[in-house]
Amino acid sequence: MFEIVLEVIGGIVVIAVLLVILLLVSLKVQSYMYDLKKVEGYRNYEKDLVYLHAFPRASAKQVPNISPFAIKLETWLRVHKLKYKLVETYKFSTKKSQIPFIMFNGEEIADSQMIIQYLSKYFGLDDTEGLSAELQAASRAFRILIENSFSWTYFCYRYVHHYLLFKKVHQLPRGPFLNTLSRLMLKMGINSNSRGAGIGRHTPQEIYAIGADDIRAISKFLGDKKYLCGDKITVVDCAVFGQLVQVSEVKSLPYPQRDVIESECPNVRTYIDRIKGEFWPDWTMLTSDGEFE
Ligand SMILES: N[C@@H](CCC(=O)N[C@@H](CS)C(=O)NCC(=O)O)C(=O)O
Repeated sequence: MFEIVLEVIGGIVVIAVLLVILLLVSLKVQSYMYDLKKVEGYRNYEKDLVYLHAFPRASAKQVPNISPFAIKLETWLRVHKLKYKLVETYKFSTKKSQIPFIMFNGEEIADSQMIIQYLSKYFGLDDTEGLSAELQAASRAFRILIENSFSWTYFCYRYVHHYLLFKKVHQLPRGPFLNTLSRLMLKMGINSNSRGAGIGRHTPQEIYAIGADDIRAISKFLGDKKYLCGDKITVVDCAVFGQLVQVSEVKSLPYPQRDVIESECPNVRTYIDRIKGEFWPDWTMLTSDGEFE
């Protein structure tokens, strides 16, 4: 009798595991295989209007987008007063399988930096104009620092080390089951990617120390300048802003990186507020339904 019960339980567990695997595979396949022709901005597009495909605003709390790369791109579009329309979606680009991407004059362009390069060329914009070679090089180095080092430190914090807290704060508007499932996939994905990048092999404390040092470097380089390269905002500021607000503005999560900004780097705090005030006058409105108790 006992053996039969065990067998039945075993069978149920196997079926449940198979179902979860099937669901995971179908979610992955679904995100790869969608028809680009049906994507907004492919057909009947408005000429020179940037269709910015990014996660829905509602999936983030206290920031206008959960993707730092989407905030970087949207800030840059606002800086240059380019006409854009936010297309809220969970679909990744067909070319790079990442988000954000844009549809522009019927063409799909992926990767925030490549999009900026493409649009800069198209509209004849050059925000490095007049900058010394040294500043241009530093600007690139800081962009790489914020996107390839700092970002991991809070991705690990929110997706791996404090996954349950993050899940509670940022609810995907998809229902509890898919929400839990996609968060789990995110946790496993970020865990494995961060280990691949190297940083995920460190202890949480070592990872946060790297994030703290990245912020201190930005603070030192910023000094009392208005923006990182001087009086004019450039792409590196958009990139830094998109990443920093993910920790500085999401007060519901006690990011250790925010403590460094608040306690040691007042110039970084002012810098974030300056960009928010100048280019995101609608910040409160866009994030007001994101208040979290
Ligand atoms: N280098 C890309 C990075 C974009 C990126 O990492 N996007 C994340 C969302 S914030 C993503 O799509 N992740 C899914 C994946 O990498 O599979 C950019 O600048 O746009």
